[in-house]
Amino acid sequence: MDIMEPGLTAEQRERLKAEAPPAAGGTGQTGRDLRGFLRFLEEHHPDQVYHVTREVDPRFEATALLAKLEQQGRFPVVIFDRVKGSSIPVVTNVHASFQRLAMALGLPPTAGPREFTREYGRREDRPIPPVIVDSGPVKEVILKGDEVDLFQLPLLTYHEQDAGYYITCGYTVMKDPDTGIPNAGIYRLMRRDRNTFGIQISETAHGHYIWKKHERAGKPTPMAVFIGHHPAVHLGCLSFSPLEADEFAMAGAMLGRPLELVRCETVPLEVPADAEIVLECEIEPHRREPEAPFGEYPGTYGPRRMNPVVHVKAITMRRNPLYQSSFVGHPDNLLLSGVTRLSYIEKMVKVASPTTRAVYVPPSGRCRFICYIQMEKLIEGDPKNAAMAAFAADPFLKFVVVVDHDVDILNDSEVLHAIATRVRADTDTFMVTHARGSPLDPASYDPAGGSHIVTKVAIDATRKSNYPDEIRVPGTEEINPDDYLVPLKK
Ligand SMILES: Cc1cc2nc3c(=O)[nH]c(=O)nc-3n(C[C@H](O)[C@H](O)[C@H](O)COP(=O)(O)O)c2cc1C
Ligand SMILES: [Mn+2]
Repeated sequence: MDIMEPGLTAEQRERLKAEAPPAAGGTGQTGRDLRGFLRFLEEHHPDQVYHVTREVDPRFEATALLAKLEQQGRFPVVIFDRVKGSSIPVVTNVHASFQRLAMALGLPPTAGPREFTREYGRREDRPIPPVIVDSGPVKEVILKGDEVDLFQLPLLTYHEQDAGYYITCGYTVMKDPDTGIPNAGIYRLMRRDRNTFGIQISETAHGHYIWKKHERAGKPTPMAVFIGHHPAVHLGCLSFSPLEADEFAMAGAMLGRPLELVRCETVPLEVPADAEIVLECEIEPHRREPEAPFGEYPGTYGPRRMNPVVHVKAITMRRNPLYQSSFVGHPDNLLLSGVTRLSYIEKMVKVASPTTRAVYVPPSGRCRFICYIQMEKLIEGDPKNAAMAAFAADPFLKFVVVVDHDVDILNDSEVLHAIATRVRADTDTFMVTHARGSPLDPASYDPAGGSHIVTKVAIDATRKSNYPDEIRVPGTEEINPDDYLVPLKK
């Protein structure tokens, strides 16, 4: 099952193409916030949204259903209306379909990864700064101090060995104390009690530098977590950009208009006015408590670590909020992380090798570890330069395969065919040992210790100059089988 083309038959694809409105820019008809996007789906793509009205257990039951649907090749949005212990519905799987991510940018549902990457990259190049407004829906309810009770939120436990109940789709907003530039990223939060969490901010995340700057100065780190927004906001906030970039301006670029922000009540930060729920918090300096294990994106558990503790000072939310969850280690998480790094990799590779046509991070590589590059090779050696550029662009890449322009890089089988028939391993590959990779790579040299040291391999699978002619039958293009094949008469 290719999760980039979830369950679409050729016939459905044709029908969608006929119905598809032209790319509208912004978010098209898909609304401005999470509930607007869900309304759009319910009206125009009702087959993509399910409500579960029976009560479900937040421990494993919701995720068992999602895991089963995944096995069946089905990736609808699933809204759990009644989760035991909470009155707030849980929205899951919003990003589990490539088609929905394309529609969130106002693209037709038939847009493929290549069109998506172009459009995403174009918008990234034109950030739209946010605006601060006086109030917004996320201020309808304000709970402070003792009123804060994290048990009111329907947090889930996802995988068998997970250490507890987690928030997996909350964007933590912090400000760099030196520049005042805000930063947003998802860092998982494990509920500890009524008002504290454990947090995992990877060494590779900007959030890590910002938190460490505060801690070195002996200060708490103010942070605010916003939950539930339009998928375009998610796509923008996860843009693969430098520390100095304001993710809110990237979110604006994806929305096609400035993201509206409101000031927090108890921390010096601003958060999206149209979010569903906001948690205003501080990271306590110099305190560490055990956090995890937690089922992570490679499909293995991230190890238990001594991680910082987050104190929640206030919750603001809508009157009837929706709580959004992401199923880490599954398409909802993998696709979102994959499509948001493609444009940056493509830009870097194109600078190094101008005849590059496209890049792709296939779901078979968890949308993270493997990169395919398609190029029209004009000079020998270029594929290796392209591979070096990809490795430089994205530290998580471990395997880069470069193929000719007639190889379909959305199709693993075609890429494997090129590797099988066009590679002399001694001259067409290179290896970089002991380089920085993903801290969660299960094949790193010390996965239990959270090691990120990995060995990287590049493969030039393009045809070389003395490559023999490939077989083809003259006339194949023109022939019409219906002129030849007469159905048997009954
Ligand atoms: C569903 C989901 C869960 C994630 N969980 C974590 C996490 O627990 N810790 C982390 O450091 N990064 C996590 N990430 C990745 C970061 O959010 C992502 O790399 C982000 O761009 C980091 O932002 P920053 O570099 O501005 O801090 C997650 C991403 C997604 C899509
Ligand atoms: Mn950042």
